[in-house]
Amino acid sequence: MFVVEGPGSAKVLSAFRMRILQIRRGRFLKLFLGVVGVVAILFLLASHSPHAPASIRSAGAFMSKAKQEVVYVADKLGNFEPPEPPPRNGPGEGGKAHHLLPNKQNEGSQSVSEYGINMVVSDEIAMDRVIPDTRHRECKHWEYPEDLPTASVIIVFHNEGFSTLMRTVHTVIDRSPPQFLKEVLLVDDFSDKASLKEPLEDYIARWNGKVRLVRNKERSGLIRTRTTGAEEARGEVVLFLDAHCEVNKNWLPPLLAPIYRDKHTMTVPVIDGIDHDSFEYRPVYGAASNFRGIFEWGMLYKETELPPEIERQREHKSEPYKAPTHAGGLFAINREYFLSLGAYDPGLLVWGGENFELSFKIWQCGGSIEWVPCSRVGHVYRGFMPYNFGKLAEKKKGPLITINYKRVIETWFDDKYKEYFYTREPLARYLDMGDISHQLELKERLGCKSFKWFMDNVAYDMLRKYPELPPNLHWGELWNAATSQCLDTLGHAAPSLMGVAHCHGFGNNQLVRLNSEGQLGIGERCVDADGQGIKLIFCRLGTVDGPWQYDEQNHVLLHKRLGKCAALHPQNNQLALLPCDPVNNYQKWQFKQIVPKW
Ligand SMILES: [Mn+2]
Repeated sequence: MFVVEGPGSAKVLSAFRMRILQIRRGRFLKLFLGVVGVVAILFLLASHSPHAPASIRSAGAFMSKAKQEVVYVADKLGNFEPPEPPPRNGPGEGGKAHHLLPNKQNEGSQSVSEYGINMVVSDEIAMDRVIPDTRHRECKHWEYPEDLPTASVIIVFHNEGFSTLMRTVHTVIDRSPPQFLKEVLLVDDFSDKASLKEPLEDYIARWNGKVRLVRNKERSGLIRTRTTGAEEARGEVVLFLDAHCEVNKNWLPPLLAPIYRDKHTMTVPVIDGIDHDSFEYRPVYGAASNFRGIFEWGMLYKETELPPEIERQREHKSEPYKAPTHAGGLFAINREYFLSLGAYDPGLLVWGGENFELSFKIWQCGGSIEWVPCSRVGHVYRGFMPYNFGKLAEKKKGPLITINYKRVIETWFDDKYKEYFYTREPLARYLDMGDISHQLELKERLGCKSFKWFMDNVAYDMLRKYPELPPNLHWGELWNAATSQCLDTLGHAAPSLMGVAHCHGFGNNQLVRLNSEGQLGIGERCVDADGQGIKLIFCRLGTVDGPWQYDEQNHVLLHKRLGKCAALHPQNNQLALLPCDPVNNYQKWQFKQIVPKW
């Protein structure tokens, strides 16, 4: 018979038993079938409600066709495992770096400044080049259900290079079981390059409608265009890829299987790196190491090793595992579920923070995110973003990404956690994030859990690297009384010596925070000092304290560990630690809060 779980179902069963006692045996079968029918209908209704607890949803799943399991088969290859490709010779084959002949190198560098990618190199490499299989060796031995849902692979692009875009499409078509690939949906966010007009339409005609192209009538930005793609898609699952990817061997079934099991699960492939200049294909992660997505309090995306307590519970290194968040570009999700969550917040602009918005929404409102080590996708990491936001940014004041972050944290964080964001990004308080009432309504309507629940149950390991932040005692420019200059990172990346520069009032490299534990921070970095001078360093992970103490009376900044004070050297204008001298103006520093002129 069947097993039902959860308190609601138990009640139904006991009512059912009580009635059996009162009826004659002959009518048992009729009544039984009737009750089973009613229960089935109730379960089916409940399973379609986004408010249904997971126990009812899984019981509902039972009522439809029995689901096949994902099974590890040690002694043979998995059911969708393709044969080994014959070795090939040619530019970039085997994922090797490809270098241009001297007479083409100029053109190559020009394309790098236009696209952020060496398109001349890309053009010389075959669309279906063989790339190394970077998966864990177990991955060849998984059997997946034969009735997985179909996917629309959605690729949003704006002025993408032709051959990188088409190589993405080719690899998807070549390396996906056709019965699960409903279509590849290209969504053009108002590109103006000629190669992406008719030549693109002509090229994709070879796939007889399996590759569709839709175009925005005006620039909408990546985030909104992805939502457009999901609305337009015809597959049961929407699977988003960047426009410069090469999917790896047997990448699709492992992404679909967790969604097949539970349509409230979003899945994320593991990303391999493709060099933007040589197209060398190389794993970012070792085949046996598992990472998951987290964030720090300034909402910068980070990754951390899978916590040992989770790793221990897993039978296989190659199994999917739960993760708090994801990098953003590449993921799969049931289309109706995605749309029922309101897709992305339409108030998010262009790019940035949408990965967090979707992750918090999924987790807090009853779904989950799984990273899938057996699904590998190569991605070209560009050195810079080769286009501007055009009109999209015109009406907005202040940094767009931080505006997005503010919308996300104001919607999904509890008050206590919002404070950590503003401690880390003090200027964000001044930003106009627009109206979030629809987002808050959605959160209410879906009955979503608190951010504390998310932190306690999902992202608990994040605090091991990024603990809760003590309040700032001061923040702003750190102004020197002798020269009226401000402490400045001088645009150098950590670790590096710091200096002073004209106080510009914009924050950025001059926005300094001193917290109640003595940590002096700039952005996500920290300030320390030694015999060489005052330095921008990587903050020690897992700590929020530091060596500094500010004297409110004398305005000197004491380095407690070394017993000296931060000073500007009168002769060379360099920063140094010197014996404290509270009357010396070169050692006097004042924090001046910034009011941004956005
Ligand atoms: Mn990308």
